[in-house]
Amino acid sequence: IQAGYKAWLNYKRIEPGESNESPAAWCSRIAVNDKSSSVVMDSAVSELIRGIEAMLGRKPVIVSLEEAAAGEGGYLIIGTWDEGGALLDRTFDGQAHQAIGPEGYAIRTNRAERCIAIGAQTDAGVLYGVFAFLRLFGTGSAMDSLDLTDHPVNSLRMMNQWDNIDGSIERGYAGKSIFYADHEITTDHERVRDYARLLASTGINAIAINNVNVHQFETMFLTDRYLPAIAGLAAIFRAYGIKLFLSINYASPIEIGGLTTADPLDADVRQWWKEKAAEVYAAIPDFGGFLVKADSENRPGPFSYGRDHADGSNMLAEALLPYGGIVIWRCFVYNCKQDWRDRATDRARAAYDHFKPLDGRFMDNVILQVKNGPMDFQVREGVSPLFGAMEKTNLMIEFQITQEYTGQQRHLCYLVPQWKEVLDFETYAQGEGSTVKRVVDGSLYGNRHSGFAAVSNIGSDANWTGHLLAQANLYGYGRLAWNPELPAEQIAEEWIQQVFGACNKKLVQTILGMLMASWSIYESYTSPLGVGWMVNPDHHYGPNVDGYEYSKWGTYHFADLHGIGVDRTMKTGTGYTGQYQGPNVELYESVATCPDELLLFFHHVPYTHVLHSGKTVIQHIYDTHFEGVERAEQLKEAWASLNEGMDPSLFAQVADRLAEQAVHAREWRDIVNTYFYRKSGIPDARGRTIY
Ligand code: GCW
Repeated sequence: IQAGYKAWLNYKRIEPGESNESPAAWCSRIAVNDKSSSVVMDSAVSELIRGIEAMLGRKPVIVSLEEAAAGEGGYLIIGTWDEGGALLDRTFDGQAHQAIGPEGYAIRTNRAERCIAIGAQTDAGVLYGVFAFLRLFGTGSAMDSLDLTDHPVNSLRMMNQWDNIDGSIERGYAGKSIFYADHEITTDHERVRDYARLLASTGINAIAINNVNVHQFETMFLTDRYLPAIAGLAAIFRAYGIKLFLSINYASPIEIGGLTTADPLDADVRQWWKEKAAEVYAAIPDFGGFLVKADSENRPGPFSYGRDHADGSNMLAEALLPYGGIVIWRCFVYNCKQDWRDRATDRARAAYDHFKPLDGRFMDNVILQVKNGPMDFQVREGVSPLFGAMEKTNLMIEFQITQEYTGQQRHLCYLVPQWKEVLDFETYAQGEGSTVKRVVDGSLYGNRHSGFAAVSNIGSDANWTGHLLAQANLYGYGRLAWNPELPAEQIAEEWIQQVFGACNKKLVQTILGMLMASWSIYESYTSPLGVGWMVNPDHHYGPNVDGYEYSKWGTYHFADLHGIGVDRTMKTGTGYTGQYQGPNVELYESVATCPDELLLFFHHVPYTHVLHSGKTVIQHIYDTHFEGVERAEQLKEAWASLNEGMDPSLFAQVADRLAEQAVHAREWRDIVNTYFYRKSGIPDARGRTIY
């Protein structure tokens, strides 16, 4: 196994006396309190054994409750509550029992009975409890006084794979697909299982296993050609409490059904989908549902038939309803054939303009999946105004873990702080306290279905994510979906301790500092003040200030000799600011109050405009680009200081990427600075070299 493969389930050996007070004393025997044996409980037990054996070097034995209590020393008891007064009920009071909900767990040390109990209402809860226990164990918590309960804030915590059946991954930066190769579904179930383990350990409970752009062969996932093998994958994920979803092609009735239309109001089309749903559920009884990209970037959808997104999604929802399935319908809908000369059309407006008028028309088993921002996963952009705007509709948020616009896993960019800013954003939809996180956890409007989705960043690379430190984004996403209140620092620290060990404090603090600074560093040498899109077209890597300026994609910055930025105000611009609610409208509408970091997202200003920081826009561009390069150098140096005592192979992987980043940051700096110097003719106040 190559360095990094075990990721945060690395379970480093704990030397006696190193952290916890003789942890071994609690872990030599395990009793399982199980009402009904299940594959999930089997996973929980095997994960517990595996983790303890790795950390203590001794395999715990499974014993009956009586044997456990009769033996020498302490022991572990795990399982679901039973009402019969067994140890679980003696260890936990009724309150813990009630409060944790179907996926929560409680962990408690019972000194009198010399045991640590991990209890839950369901087998999935036990699995999460086991992973939490192992995390506590590995990061040095005292075993003799554990007492905690926890439960997920979001009911749907989902991963989206953009994997294709030919083995490629759309926007994948860590090798090939682990699911597919050469138009077949993998038989390497070991790798898929290890992925399921990683996901479940962070709390993920759903996965869509194929790209939302569903091409010819993937359309056949709903047929006998692929369905049996997909059922095999579903079984792997099931054992880890993860439901399988498929991305579907809206035109399936035509492409694989032999119909002449995919019109959602056509009776034959509706019947076709009902039969399809029956077939899928016959193969996968707990199938999650469909994820749909329709009428977006040249994908088919209801618009072709003069229907809208409510018609389209409800038709699918009706087919899935008898089985409890759900339709996740993406809101990434915009005109991708725009004319750059047309200044009135604004891509940022598109999702809201399309979907807001449909509020109230979606069935209860439809969830709209909304990207965090109105454009497309930029380094910095506004928060999508759809959050909070749809009172009568289930909504979930979509993040991008894969670093399409944030350095493609060649540059370091820890994204949890960015995601937290979005989640904490105040929408004012129901007055103060109407944050995005409360929209997507369903509490603001009392939704039954809601949650998180994100595009995965893994592939066949030995360390999963290409850049080893990009694992922190995968880990962090799951943890945040479980609980959006967790601080970004805590999440990063947990990840570091589990991968590298908890006892080298200098190492933990150094890597923590690197991760926490990385988004700001990446932003500073790439895109200033919320402008975005200054990248090479198609692959989106590296600087190209005018890369999208005259293209059809609707992603402009309008730089000329006087100034830069997109006027999205109601007064003189595209009116996008009017999609926000309450005080946010005025905040963004006025150039005087608009936050610096989003100034060019909302306003077109002269280069000499003075920011709240006191600097002019042009000087800000120069300064941040020079500083960004210096800070990228510092990342490299910080890592170099960790050389001693680190696994040489882990050390080298990251050192290589950071060296590349430092060089590439210069390319960004010099192209961006030179571009704006030539446009504006204004020299750097500090006289540094601009080419
Ligand atoms: O970010 C863009 C990507 C496309 C992607 C699309 C989407 C799957 O550049 O590759 O397609 O968004 O989210 O649908």
